[in-house]
Amino acid sequence: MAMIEVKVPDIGDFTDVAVIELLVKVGERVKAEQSLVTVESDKASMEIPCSHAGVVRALRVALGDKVNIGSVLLELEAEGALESAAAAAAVPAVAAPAALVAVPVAAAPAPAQAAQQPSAPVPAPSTAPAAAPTPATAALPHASPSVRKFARELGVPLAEVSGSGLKGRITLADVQAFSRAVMAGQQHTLAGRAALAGSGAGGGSASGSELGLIPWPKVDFAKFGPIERKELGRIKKISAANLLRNAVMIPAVTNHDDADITELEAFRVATNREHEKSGVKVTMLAFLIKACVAALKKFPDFNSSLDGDALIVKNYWHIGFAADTPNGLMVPVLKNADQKGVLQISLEMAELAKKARDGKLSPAEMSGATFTISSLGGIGGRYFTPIINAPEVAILGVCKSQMSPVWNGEAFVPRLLLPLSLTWDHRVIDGAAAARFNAYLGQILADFRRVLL
Ligand code: CAO
Repeated sequence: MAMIEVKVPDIGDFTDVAVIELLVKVGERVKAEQSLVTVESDKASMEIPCSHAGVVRALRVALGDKVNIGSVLLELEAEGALESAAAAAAVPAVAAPAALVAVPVAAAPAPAQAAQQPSAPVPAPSTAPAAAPTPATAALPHASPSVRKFARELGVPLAEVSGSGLKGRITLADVQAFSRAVMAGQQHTLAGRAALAGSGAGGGSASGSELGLIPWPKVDFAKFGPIERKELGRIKKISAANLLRNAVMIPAVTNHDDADITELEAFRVATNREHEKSGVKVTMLAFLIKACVAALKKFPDFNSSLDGDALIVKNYWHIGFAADTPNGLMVPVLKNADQKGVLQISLEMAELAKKARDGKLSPAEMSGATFTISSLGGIGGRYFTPIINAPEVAILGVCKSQMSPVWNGEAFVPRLLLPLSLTWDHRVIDGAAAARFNAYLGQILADFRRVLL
């Protein structure tokens, strides 16, 4: 065991770079090449890996500190055969700048270049693990914890990403490039390819060429006027990947319809008046959840998921509802909606929507949905085409109700109409069933007593 100071290696033309992430804690056992800190200049961010395995005894930098080549990052009680004299002056061998943010991938120093840079102001000890080739384990892709976390958040399968870092290390930029290529249809994940092949929608090569798509247009927008680049937030990135998969892989069709909610709205207003003091506020969405459960029970295929050639029909009714939050779209799930009354549903929905807006939803509160409702009723619009939330097979979009003239056989009468947009997976459902589902839903909303039947 020997105490060594781990210093910032030669990181190229970067001076006074800020420490933006501390990836290890005092007392933590680290492996050789494990990332210690992330530093960021105005152009790039990179992780600095450890040259030795050992235990972190002291952190010598804090978040926001500016560091340069040779700055001491931490004190490490190094493990393994280290000459103590050499160890005292040990500086980690250079690792390739691991991640570039906000600059094109191509701008990242190539791994070969990085490897050729002088490794450190003082020679690394001959035993420095970072300088020794690390055999790549086939089972575990070589990437830092933060890159793994980032990949997990995006749903990027790390095993399918080629690493451009030192010794094949997968960098943040590699994950970003992979995700971009999948989003642009230039590449598929193995799962995506299998599903495309299974669904008959494509299959074969990973280039995306099987979809017959031309490359995504590359435009230098700045040539046409002033621009601003805004990175997508975490939630938006996750939704984007999911939405793209669902839009591409599901042969979806949307049926639009109107439901007459004149009486139901009067009942809703009266209910709210009655419960004014209790703090419960009932919106049309709570009635819709209940009405959808009744329709799902009558048409069970809408409450199912595809599993290869089989349909898994669920005998539970958990309804997801899209919630607009400052961070992007979230879908909390109201569990066992069949066992709850409209007041209870309203209460739970308000709690879940608040948690969603505060970014406090747990994974359990976002999973298990059997059907989703996306309501834009509080905002406006007439109809839209919601994207199915896989592996569900249908989603109901709802817009703002509007008083409209309706012909009753003798005269036009004013009725409050609720626009419904039902998107369904054509592999599971056909147009006639969808039209029946909407018609039945409309009947329930027109006369809510039918829920009891
Ligand atoms: N027609 C007319 N008015 C409606 C309505 C409808 N279909 N639905 C709701 N309203 C009214 C409510 O009664 C309420 O009126 P008051 O303020 O006068 O009481 C107002 O609109 C606001 O309702 P709300 O949005 O707060 O409540 P909600 O239960 O209808 O919806 C929630 C809750 C969380 C789903 C909603 O706030 C939300 O986030 N909606 C956006 C969902 C979304 O983004 N979908 C798109 C997904 S695809 O990108």
